[in-house]
Amino acid sequence: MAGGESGVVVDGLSTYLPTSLRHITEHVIALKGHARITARHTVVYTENAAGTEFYINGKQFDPNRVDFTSHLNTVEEWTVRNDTDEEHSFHLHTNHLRVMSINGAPAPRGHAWYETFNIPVRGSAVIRTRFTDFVGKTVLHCHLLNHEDKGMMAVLNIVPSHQPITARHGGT
Ligand SMILES: [Cu+2]
Repeated sequence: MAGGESGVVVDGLSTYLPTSLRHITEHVIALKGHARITARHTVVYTENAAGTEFYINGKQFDPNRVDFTSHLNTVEEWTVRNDTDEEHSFHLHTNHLRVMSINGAPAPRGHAWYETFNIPVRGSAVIRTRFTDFVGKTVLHCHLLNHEDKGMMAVLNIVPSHQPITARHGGT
């Protein structure tokens, strides 16, 4: 490899490296925690005893409420916990996610990008995402239609990087 092709690191992501090597490098950097994480969030999935109502952080979906706020062009780490006896998935509109760990163990395909990921029963997954271009309100939800329809969905507001996150914007 020519010297000019290697060693450039921008925001924790290596550039100018062959694709396969870059994936390995990103994986190692991510697992070592060298990515610049600007915020962390926790999503907890629960449901009622009858399995007819579903919640994120104790709340059913309300399109008029902002549950999470994130800044454009940042990398965030989200812990998604499933406190139920059935599997739920995590789907984030607008940005793909990288799975870092599952039940505390490094993800076997930690360098891969997902648009939806299953959260194990009574377990958790840690994911990272980078907010690349979309600004505004979007949603995250369990991708099982019956669950998202009955409350397992939340509003995420992605704001420009210079805009402070205030209580009014629902930062959590
Ligand atoms: Cu679900």
